[in-house]
Amino acid sequence: SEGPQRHFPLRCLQISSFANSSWSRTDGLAWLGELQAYTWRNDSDTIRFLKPWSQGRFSDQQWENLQHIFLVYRISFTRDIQEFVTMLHVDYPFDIQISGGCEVLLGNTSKSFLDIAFQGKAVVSFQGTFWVPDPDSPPWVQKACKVANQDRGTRETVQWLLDSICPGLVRGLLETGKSELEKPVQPEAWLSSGPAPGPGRLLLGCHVSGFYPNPVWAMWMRGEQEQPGTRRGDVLPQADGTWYLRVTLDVAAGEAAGLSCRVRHSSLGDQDIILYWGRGQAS
Ligand code: J76
Repeated sequence: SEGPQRHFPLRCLQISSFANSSWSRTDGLAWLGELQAYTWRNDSDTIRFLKPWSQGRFSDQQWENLQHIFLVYRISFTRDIQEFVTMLHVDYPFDIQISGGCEVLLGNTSKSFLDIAFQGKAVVSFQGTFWVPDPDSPPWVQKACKVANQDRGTRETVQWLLDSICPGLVRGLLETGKSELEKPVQPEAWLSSGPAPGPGRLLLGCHVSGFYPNPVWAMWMRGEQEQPGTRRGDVLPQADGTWYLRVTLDVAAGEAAGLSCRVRHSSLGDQDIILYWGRGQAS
């Protein structure tokens, strides 16, 4: 087979909130490419599969083992952080975010990453076999890394998770999830007129909804001419895993006729969607 055309990194996210010395919670979630495949809630001992293909090619026993590792880790991590805070005089409340995972590349290679943020700022990453503090991270973080680096068993486990388990899991997921991951979903598009930006002006909206995967191109056009005043909104996630985008154009009311909105997406091949202003709008 040709292997994956697009890239599907596995991104595991951990969010830990520490309110005070007696209250904290840790939640996790993981994405393969743009699709969320797992959640791991603070009140649950099990990692929940969100997709029919989330188990990948791992056996029930392998998942049991992984779950056990994460259960021990969650308790130990919480205790470690609380100890560091007491020892190194850190103030509550704070959040720690961890992003770790890997991407399988061509030729049986993979690339992994593990980054830790404190109060939203990157402070530590795991590199090779060690916890490495950012040079400008607070002194207590640097001390905590020195302590964490003394635990060789944990460093070996982290390395094994990143360099062996993660790529192995991803290879299986790319097989079990192939059809959903690789199948583009066509957007639908419609036009609207928004609140008048000023006297004698119109705000034309072009809505593009329900596409997968994410990159999409949408522009207001006059014939073949792209309208440079086109303003692109944020691409917003929808609950079903598809995306939504709105592009708008502020025009003089008299110049709206002859404008169109053009949409290109991988699901459409060469068949761009073209919607003409004035056909169907009350204008
Ligand atoms: C991100 C995934 C990491 C998975 C790590 C799993 C390993 C684990 O749970 N270790 C804890 C238990 O370790 C004991 O038991 C192991 C076998 O189960 C080994 O024998 C090991 O040698 C033994 O000590 C261990 O308590 C860890 O300390 C848990 C926390 C790991 C961690 O994230 N530590 C950490 C990393 C960076 C702490 C601080 C920092 C820097 C400061 C960050 C500031 C925001």
